[in-house]
Amino acid sequence: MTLDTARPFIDIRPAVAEALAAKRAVVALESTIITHGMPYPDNEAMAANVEAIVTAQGAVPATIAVIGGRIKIGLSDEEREALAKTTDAMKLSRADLAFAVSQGRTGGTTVAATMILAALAGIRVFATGGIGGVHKGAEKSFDISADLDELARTPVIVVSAGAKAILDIEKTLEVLETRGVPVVVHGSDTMPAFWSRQSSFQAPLRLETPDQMADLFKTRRALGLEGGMLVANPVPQDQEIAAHEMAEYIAAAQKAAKSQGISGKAVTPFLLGNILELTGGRSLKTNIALVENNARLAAAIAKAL
Ligand code: PSU
Ligand code: MN
Repeated sequence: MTLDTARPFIDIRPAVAEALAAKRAVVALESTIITHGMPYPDNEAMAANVEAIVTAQGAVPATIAVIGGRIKIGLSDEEREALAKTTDAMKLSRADLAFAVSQGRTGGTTVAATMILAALAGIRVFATGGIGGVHKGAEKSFDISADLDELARTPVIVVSAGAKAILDIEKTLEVLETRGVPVVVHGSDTMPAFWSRQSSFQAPLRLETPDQMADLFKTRRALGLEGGMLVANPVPQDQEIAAHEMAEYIAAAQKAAKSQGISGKAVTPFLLGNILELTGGRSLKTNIALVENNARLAAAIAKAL
């Protein structure tokens, strides 16, 4: 733990605390994907499966959430199941994390909030599906995810399948570059687009192995460069939905969001839910596959560190 004043608010699962004390590999997992990213019971099955994958790779999983105002670094099976069924959980980012704690509320932590709490607990690697980023039309809505600022300031490696393709990937990459965040694509010259292996944008940086990624993180710290880094891991080929096919669904979902006046925090969950329906559940299967793929890579990076 790096901040003594935070200690009274945090419960660390014994298995996670032991692994951290022994300097063994730990992988943080987020919980907004459970509370706002997928419907029940797929969310619970996904969350349990991803933890099992991290464990099978020889690392300790720590799903992070806020439950009744307590910050949880690692959930028990019962806590995870209850969270997956909670219908009124908050979606917590940097702006409202302390509100949930001070008010005794329950919430899923976004990439930003999970990074903050992982860093507090001394966890350096975190697996998710896709980060938040610059929304399409952000020049009017100003909707830019706090995930990007968090990547710039908090020293955690975030393993993702890129930015969700519902976003403006080009503008998201521009903001990450401006804020000094390395974006490393795993084994490809092309930036992935969440459900698809390819976007129309080049990989800012490319590395092949978990060791190389761990080395980059260590080198950045040795040079005094603050902040995290984003690893973009393309979804496995047999699970992807091609970008040209997704483009149609994304455009239709965006149109629905606009006509229903969806804004703010509700945008991402609405679009994901809408795309799930439009694809007849295919997008959800791909989403689950890519999270599992990211958990595998994250565990390997955590071990290399
Ligand atoms: N990845 C997924 N599903 C999700 C999310 C990511 O596969 O639901 C969540 C993450 O928690 C991310 C959040 O931080 O969506 C971004 O929300 P916003 O665009 O409102 O910042
Ligand atoms: Mn937003």
